[in-house]
Amino acid sequence: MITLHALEFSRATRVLWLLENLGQPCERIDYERKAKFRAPEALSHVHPLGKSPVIEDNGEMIAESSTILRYLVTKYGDHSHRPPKGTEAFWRHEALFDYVEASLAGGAMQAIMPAFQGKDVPQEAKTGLNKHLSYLERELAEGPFLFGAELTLADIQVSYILALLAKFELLNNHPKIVAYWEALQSHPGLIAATRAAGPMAPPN
Ligand SMILES: N[C@@H](CCC(=O)N[C@@H](CS)C(=O)NCC(=O)O)C(=O)O
Repeated sequence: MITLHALEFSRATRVLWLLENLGQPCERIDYERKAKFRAPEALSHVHPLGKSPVIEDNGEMIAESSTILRYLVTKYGDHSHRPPKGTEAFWRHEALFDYVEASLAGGAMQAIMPAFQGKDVPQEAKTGLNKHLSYLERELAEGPFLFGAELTLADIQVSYILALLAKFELLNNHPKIVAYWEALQSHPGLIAATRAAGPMAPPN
């Protein structure tokens, strides 16, 4: 069985959500956040980067949420969660999926971090964030998810960033993204993952 190292209030929910959708159980090892919201030392004994999520499967250790999600759909031969190979939508999905950690996360964190520390969000961070949210709005088209009615890995991947942005009221000028975040929160897989491991965003 897969072991998931799950830090509270973290990207580990992405993995749990997909496992819920796939109907696959896992052994979850939970870690509490420490001072300054950092991961505990114990996670550094699991993986050199000391971050979560990390999974272990058949002696293999896999980090990076995007790689873990790709690994799981491959391992379980899942044909949902991605447009079919050979279609234009397939590559649009790959790009959006990779975009989340490669570009969006860094940009969004520049606004989230000051908000989390109770500071004003610098104008430059707000401008950068607006650019990302406008891009996502365009990609959403009619919604409710990025590829219409079918939930994909890209939706699961973006959820953590949206949870934090919503928590710190950084989505307010983007009603289409607010509606998207509501649709994500109503998904049974996320509801089950949150019930099992708690919310992605930290409490006040
Ligand atoms: N790009 C990595 C990011 C991993 C990451 O930064 N995880 C956060 C939790 S969401 C973490 O472990 N933070 C604790 C720390 O850095 O001390 C991924 O997508 O898995």
